[in-house]
Amino acid sequence: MLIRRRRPWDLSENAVTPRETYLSRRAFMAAAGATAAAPALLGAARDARALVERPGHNPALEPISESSWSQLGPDDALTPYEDVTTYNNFYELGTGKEDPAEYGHYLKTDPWSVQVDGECAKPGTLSYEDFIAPHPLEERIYRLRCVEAWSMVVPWVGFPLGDALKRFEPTGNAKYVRFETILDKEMLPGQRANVLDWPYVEGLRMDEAMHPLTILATGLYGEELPNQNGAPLRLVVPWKYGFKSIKSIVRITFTEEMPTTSWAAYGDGSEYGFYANVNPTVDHPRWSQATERRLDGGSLLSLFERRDTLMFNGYEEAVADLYAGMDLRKWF
Ligand SMILES: Nc1nc2c(c(=O)[nH]1)N[C@H]1C(S)=C(S)[C@@H](COP(=O)(O)O)O[C@H]1N2
Ligand SMILES: [Mo]
Repeated sequence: MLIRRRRPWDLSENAVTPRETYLSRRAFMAAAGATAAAPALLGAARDARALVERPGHNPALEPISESSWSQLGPDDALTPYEDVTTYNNFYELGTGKEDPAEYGHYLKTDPWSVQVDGECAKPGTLSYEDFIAPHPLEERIYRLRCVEAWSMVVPWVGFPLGDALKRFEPTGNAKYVRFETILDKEMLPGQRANVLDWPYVEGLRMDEAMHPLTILATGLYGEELPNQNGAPLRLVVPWKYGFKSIKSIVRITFTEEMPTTSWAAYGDGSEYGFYANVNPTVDHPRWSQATERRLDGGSLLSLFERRDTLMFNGYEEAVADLYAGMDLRKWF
């Protein structure tokens, strides 16, 4: 008998995340001994990479220099490739954590172009290849803290966003940068459901965009970005909640006014702010942000352990100056 599987874009907004599915899969893997203990030290990143399956390995991406911006603590272990690429938030490909990996093949990333416009002297539309060509790729191992209170450690491949932005010569009126994900119901069928106002829009203040920690990622674990992680080009802003790190970017606009972003516009606007800096002292209206659950390839038990969330996700020394004198409760 054929059972029609409901596709994620058929589901309503309050569809339940199949977390049980995820946990039982992890339990099975742990029982089968498949999840080798993650290396305790992040210096072991390269060894960890050698252990993971490398489908679609692209030697053209190597060698990649490791960046001194990859500052990690002794308790930060790389999240296994499997988790980084199957536990995702990409609502345009379904609201379940495993949906983006399952439906990512709908997204076609070649050809791809990026339009840059707004307050700049040299606007233009570039192919993906021309957009990234001038930039040496480097590895950045960053913590990623989702506003839902789970976190990962991901070895991204990319380059500083600021280096790309400078090429378009932003004018003195450019106070913010606005980013847009591709709008295409065939490639991102989740856009048929009104979960958010599509396309997904994010934004940064100009100084945040130019900060050396902010990168555009083209890959992870030394591979090209899997579609579910935002291929071919996505933002990574490690001191902010994960929703700021917009995926599959097709448009970058310099603006004078603070852009309206998808999650900040959600509901009555009280849940997700424009700044979205990771802050353990400012709770989400419906849950605490003081602690988080780290996906680090550890035992099933470790999935229930909480660790303290760090101010600015542990990047306080590098970014606190950007917010000097600002009330971070008001500008959440
Ligand atoms: N276009 C788009 N970008 C997005 C999202 C999304 O739903 N759509 N989800 C965000 C959220 S909530 C998080 S936590 C991160 C997750 O990135 P990852 O799946 O690569 O871990 O992507 C962010 N970027
Ligand atoms: Mo998130």
